[in-house]
Amino acid sequence: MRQATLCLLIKENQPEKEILLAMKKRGFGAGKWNGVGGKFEPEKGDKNIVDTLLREVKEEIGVKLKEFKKVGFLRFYFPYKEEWNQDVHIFLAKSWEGEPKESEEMKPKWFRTTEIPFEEMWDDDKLWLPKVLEGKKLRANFVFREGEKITKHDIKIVKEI
Ligand code: 8OG
Repeated sequence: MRQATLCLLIKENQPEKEILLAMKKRGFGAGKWNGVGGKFEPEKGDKNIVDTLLREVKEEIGVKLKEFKKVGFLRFYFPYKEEWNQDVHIFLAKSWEGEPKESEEMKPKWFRTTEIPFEEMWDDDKLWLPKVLEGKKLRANFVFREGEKITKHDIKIVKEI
C-alpha cells in the first residue's frame, strides 16, 4: 500500500485553538481544504515516514517543524480505483520555524477549530478530525464509492500509535 503523511499545525490560542488548513491547488484532492502532506518518496531521499512529513511540510508551506507527534493511521480504499488506495499517517504539530506561506501546490489559511470547513474537505475528515483535536489517537479504515463518498468505515481509539 502506498504510504503518505498528513500534518495539522495547531496554534493553542485562547479561548479557541486554530488549525492550519491549505487549499490544494493541483493533484489528488485538488479544490479541497486539507492538512499538509504527501507521498513517501525514496527518490527524494525519504528513509522513513518522518522524513516524508518534514520534507512535505517544507515544500508545501515553507516551514520547518520542531515539535510534532503522530496521532493517527488511516487506511483508505477506493474499490473502483485501486491505484488511489493508501495509508495516511496523521501528525499534529505545535511548533515550527517560519510562517506558513503559499506554494504552487497549496494556499494555507488558519481556521478556528469551531469553524472547520468540513463541506469542502474529504468526506472522512468530519469523522476523525474532531477526535484528533480532542487529543485522541486513532486507527481507522475508510471505503469510498465513486464521487469520493464513504460507504463503510471503522474508527478505533488507541493508546499508542
Ligand atoms: O502527494 P499527494 O498530493 O497525492 O498526497 C495526498 C495528500 O492527501 C496526503 O497528504 C494525504 C492526504 N489525504 C489522502 N486522503 C485523504 C483523506 O481522505 N482525508 C484527508 N484529510 N487527507 C487525505 O490521500
